[in-house]
Amino acid sequence: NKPAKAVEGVVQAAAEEGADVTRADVPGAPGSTPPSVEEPTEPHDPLPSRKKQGTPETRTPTGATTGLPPAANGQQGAFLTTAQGARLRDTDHSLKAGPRGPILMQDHHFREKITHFDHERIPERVVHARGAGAHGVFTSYGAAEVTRAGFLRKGKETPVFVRFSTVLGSRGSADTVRDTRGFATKFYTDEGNFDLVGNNMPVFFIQDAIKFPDIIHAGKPHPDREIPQAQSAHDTFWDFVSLHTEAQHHAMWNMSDRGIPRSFRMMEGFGVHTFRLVNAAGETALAKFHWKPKLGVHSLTWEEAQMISGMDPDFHRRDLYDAIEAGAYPEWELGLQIVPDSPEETFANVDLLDPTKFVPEELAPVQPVGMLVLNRTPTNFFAETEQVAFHVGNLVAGIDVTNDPLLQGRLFSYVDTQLTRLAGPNFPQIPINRPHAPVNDLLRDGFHQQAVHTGVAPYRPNSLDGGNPFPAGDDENAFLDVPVTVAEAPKVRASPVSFDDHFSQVRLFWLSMSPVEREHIIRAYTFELSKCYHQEIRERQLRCLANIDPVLCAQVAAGLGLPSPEPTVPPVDVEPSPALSQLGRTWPTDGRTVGIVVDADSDLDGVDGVRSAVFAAGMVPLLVAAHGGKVGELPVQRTFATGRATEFDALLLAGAPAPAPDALPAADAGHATLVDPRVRLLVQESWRHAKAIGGWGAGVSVLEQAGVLGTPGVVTGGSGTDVLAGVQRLMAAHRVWERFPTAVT
Ligand code: HDD
Repeated sequence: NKPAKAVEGVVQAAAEEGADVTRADVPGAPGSTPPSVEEPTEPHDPLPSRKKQGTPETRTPTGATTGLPPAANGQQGAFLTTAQGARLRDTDHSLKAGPRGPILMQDHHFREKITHFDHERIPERVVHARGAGAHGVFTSYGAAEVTRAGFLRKGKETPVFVRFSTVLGSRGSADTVRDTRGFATKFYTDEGNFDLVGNNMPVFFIQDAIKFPDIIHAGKPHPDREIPQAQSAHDTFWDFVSLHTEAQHHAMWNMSDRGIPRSFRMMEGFGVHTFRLVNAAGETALAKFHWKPKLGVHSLTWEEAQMISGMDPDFHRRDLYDAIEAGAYPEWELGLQIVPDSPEETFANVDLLDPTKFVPEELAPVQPVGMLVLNRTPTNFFAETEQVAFHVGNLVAGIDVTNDPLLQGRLFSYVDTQLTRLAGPNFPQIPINRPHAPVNDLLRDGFHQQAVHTGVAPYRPNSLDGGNPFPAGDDENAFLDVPVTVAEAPKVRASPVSFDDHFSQVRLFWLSMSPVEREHIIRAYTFELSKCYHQEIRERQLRCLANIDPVLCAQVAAGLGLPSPEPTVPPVDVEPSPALSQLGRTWPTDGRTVGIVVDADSDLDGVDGVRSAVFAAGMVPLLVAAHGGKVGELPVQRTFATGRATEFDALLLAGAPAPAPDALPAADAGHATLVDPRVRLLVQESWRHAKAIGGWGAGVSVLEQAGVLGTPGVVTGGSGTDVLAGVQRLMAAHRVWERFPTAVT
């Protein structure tokens, strides 16, 4: 029998928690039901804890008890304190032996402050170190016919956290480098966290996870000098991908405009692998996940990307935060390509286990199953964006993995990496990682344990904690490992024969591009290979391009000044997939920025009307003038010194600001009609980057001086609102594509 005091403690603790527990309910209490010798089998609520096991009230009160927002947890009260809560009189002077003397060892505040600071940084992610995150909500349209996942039940709303990233660069690297972008989503579902850890490209460099260190070592800066930062334009990357030809497909996606997105808001996302879905009847289907951005898929030009890397390295991060804070919430539809489950795991000749291949949308349409809206920026970058830990193994009932060997290896890597990055096994308890579903996991102790676990039996089977916790079945929506048959096969280090096709889908991608997009791809390969020092690497990559397409190969070879080699694997006949091209459609212009150049002689009432019309269209007007402050009554957002064309999606000219007298060469000095050269540059750069341009009044003379009047995508008119209407129509196509030269068709 338990001592009476201990029994009393349990009853009291239970009463404080609002549970109706009598002495007789407490196991071991005199008069209680004696424990059975059989293993308990009935699920029931956990037994009340003994008093001494109750969670001590050691934490700073939470939002629930203080009424303060949760973000304020742990940092409350008017006075500065130590980490232990002792109020401090001075934090600017260390404790010294006299004002000129040495610091005393006893200065516990100094030691606490400096020690904490010394340990503020944690290792950055080995890949995807540079990123930005946001909170949001996912609303399902329903997908019950294919999956029993609760968050995909019709109308169900699920909170999410999304982190976008580049792959290669360090945490402080520029946003607009040429690279793949990560698109990782954590759904805090009622049935546990589901992580969709994808990219903005549907294929990957390698087919087997064992090669991940190889591709990443090749892409990261050279180990001797640690350059170049955040880019693939160097020898080791092209050395690897030219030798390891299964990487050619993903490499071409990186060389395409998809490698330099205009905004995170304008990127597609892909789960890449094939997943196996299970519905309530136990029927399975194979599926690929897609995110479709409401604003369409858009890219920067390469020159813009390079300029922005210097002028605003945080371009994508800023764009995401600005849009959310302005209420222009980014939106994506989640879609599924669903194909029948079959023992062959192939569809339309595509091996669904090969992550270097995708299924063209024309063959398996993407069926929308829900909408993601990002509506809240993080309160604290480190706590949320840096500490969030994604894992492809965070699955929920109704979604299972396949044997894709890349996915299989990822199932190991994501937990493993957090053990170092987040210093121990308890990272799921960090607030941003905590499931919103109840957790009852039998995992105990370890570094940074936050829970004060009750009970005495963290093992199964047990009788001392009444058998708790109990395994769930289908009725309790337990996760189901689909019992797929594993073929009887020898243990080998090998891939299926279908994995040997390294070129047909690269060709498919190339042939699906419009002439402008092909031109950009040619220029990207030429740029990157020109940055290689080793001639043999350029030649070897040209041999790969020859296997993809002779025109592509010849154009890149011409740019490098090298002969174009013959293919070793003749290019095959493939059906292009028009859905892959970013051109040929129109899109909403919400959240786009419109620069408006003004001076004191502009028709300021007209400019004000244009500003209002830009706002009304859901876009952002930015007035650009020679100086800050105001022009007339209108506030100026950018000056000619701080505003560059890269920041605007379209440029309007409502005036022709004159140059400062010292801004012109001697020959032009005193020329009354000349425009400020920085405004000419604005126009010329906007034109080069194929942006819509408009002018009225004196603004038309700027277009003339910049040499762009009468060219495609340059609108003039009698009033600002007329010009804006024409410009807006052009913006819906993203760029004035005719302006790009195209040597290929
Ligand atoms: Fe990975 C991070 C996406 C293959 C190992 N990966 C990481 C992130 C994304 C992806 C978006 C950043 C998550 C975040 O924002 O915190 N990774 C992919 C995709 C892949 C892929 C789409 C292929 C289809 N990854 C892949 C392989 C391995 C890893 C084959 C290892 C065998 N990935 C990691 C990692 C990272 C990671 C080392 C670094 C930081 C982290 O996990 O949390 O474990």
